[in-house]
Amino acid sequence: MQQEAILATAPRILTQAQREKYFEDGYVGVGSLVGREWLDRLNSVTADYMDQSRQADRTDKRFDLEPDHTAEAPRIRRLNSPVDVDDAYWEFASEGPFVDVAVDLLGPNVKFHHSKLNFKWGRGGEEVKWHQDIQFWPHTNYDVLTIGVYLDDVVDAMAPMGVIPGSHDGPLFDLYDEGGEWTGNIRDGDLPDIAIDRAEYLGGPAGSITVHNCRSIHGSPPNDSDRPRPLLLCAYSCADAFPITALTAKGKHAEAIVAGEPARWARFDPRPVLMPPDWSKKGSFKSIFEHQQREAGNEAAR
Ligand SMILES: O=C(O)CCC(=O)C(=O)O
Repeated sequence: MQQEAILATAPRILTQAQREKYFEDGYVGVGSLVGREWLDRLNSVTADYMDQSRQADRTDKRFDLEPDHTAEAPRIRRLNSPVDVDDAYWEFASEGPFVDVAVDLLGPNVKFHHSKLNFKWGRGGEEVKWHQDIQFWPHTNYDVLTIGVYLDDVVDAMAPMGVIPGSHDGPLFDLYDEGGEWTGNIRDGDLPDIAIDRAEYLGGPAGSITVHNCRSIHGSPPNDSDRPRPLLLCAYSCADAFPITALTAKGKHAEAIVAGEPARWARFDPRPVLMPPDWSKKGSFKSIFEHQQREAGNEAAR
């Protein structure tokens, strides 16, 4: 659906100004959008998984762990695909306010793509280097976005996610290094072209959301504060955007319609997309953290 047509329909949850900001800049942050009831439920299941991570001694399908994670002092980078792990996350992703946000920005027919819960632990939780998402999971068009909610208050010192305004309308960057290895981040040599000094960092009280288009350049620094910065992220697409790799094919809820109707026709955007490595072979996929930190692979989820 064209952005003019989307803007011409009444919004469900965002203001018109927030929708216009998303289309203009490629992202929008909204303070305190997710209510206390959802936050309490999500924080309660998240605390259980944080506890379970004590049993894990290395990154596996469920947990992406920092190298110095221990049972006594857990340091989780990511809970992989939370919607496949616990119904509370799926109910939130498929029935909660994210669906209304997605409809306000993508139109009435919306599919779920995948989810992740990035913890960015305190005292050095790892940075996410500047990147765009769509090269990880190419689709037939770019009406694909990710919505995140902070499960705790996030101030500037806690490394909120930063996004570069207008970058969704610019080029897609190469996420392979000069030697042809996938790194999942924009090359150092390309950084002078991306106006990092214009990045807007989206923090806020617990329940604040971030929304960014799949072409928007984004990232976040290490978390040098004392507290983790839990950000639950869910990606959605317009129903007529179809993935052209099999990355999420085994996800229980991948491609589930969460609003409106499925599409019979795929819509193609003429702009090219960089293809990621073939991650279809068991054990060949590494998380963004493992790629960006150049770690040896484990059997991580998407
Ligand atoms: O957690 C963040 O700050 C950024 C997340 C992100 O870009 C990703 O996981 O792809």
